[in-house]
Amino acid sequence: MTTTTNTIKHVASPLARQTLQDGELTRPVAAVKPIRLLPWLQVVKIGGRSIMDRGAEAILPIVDEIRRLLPEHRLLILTGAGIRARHLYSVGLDLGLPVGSLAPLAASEAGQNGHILASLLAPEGVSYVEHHTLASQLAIHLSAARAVVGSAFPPYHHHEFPDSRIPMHRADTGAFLLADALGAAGLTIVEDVDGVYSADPKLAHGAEARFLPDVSAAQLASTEGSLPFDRAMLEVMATARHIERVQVINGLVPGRLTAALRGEHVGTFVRTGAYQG
Ligand code: GWN
Ligand code: ATP
Repeated sequence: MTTTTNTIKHVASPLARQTLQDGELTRPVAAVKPIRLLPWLQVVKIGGRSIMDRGAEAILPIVDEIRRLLPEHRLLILTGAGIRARHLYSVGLDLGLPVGSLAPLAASEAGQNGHILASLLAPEGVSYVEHHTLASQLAIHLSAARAVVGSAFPPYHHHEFPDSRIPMHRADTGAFLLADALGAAGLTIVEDVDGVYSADPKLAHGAEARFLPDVSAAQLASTEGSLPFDRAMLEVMATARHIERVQVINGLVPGRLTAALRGEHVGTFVRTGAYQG
């Protein structure tokens, strides 16, 4: 597609002469569905507050379960930030730090939880890999090991949206963005509740909370109550390219993660915009 006129080299490109702002003009080129980079990959997000903060009592059984899953699956295990990030938000907000300063500080707590989990899985050849490695060398690491661990936080830093004082793109959003961008086979979100309810089941009126076994991201987006994951994840789910559903499961119940990775319905399915029906 290269033509040479005199000494000037013209590189023909369908987008060279038009604005990228006009969807009508870019659609013929940009509407193509992206390829799946790692279609065999299962992504598992381990809750910071719900699992890691509970210490040995919750972590060791999950580590055991992951160990037994390795021959069956190739895993990207991503950890959330937990209680230390919440303390950090309160100190940082008290001091007036901007959201772009709080985002990487909270993210580093997600990384710390990842380092803890990776240390426990090290005998199985599992290591913590840095954000940079997740971005550019994940495939080679997963050729050398059945699983790797990383931070679930997206590396927004000072690019974090200033819509709220607490970073809106946290561990669940980061895990979803990565799983969808990689074209992974699935994403399982591991919490300390059986799935998504109509209200927080741990609060005073929790007994009235209805379990939602199967719900769409759009339905949840239309409600205002609390959720067991970042609300921003619903927004990125709306425009998902590959991941059709995420399963939210209770990691405190032995066997749930194993069943979920085998495709069994053991928690809440949250359908994304990519769901074909
Ligand atoms: O430090 O635990 O990666 O994988 O958002 O940036 O704040 O960094 O600012 O590759 O780049 O603390 O040092 O830390 O968690 O994020 O990492 O050990 O530049 O491997 O150096 O995008 O790990 O860390 O916190 O993930 O989430 O050196 Mo950490 Mo996190 Mo490590 Mo990472 Mo941030 Mo890097 Mo990064 Mo920073
Ligand atoms: P992180 O990884 O960001 O540290 P986490 O995912 O481990 O956090 P939380 O952010 O605390 O944990 O989310 C899980 C909690 O959300 C549950 O323990 C539950 O009490 C609460 N929750 C709030 N609303 C709901 C809801 N609608 N359905 C189920 N759980 C809910």
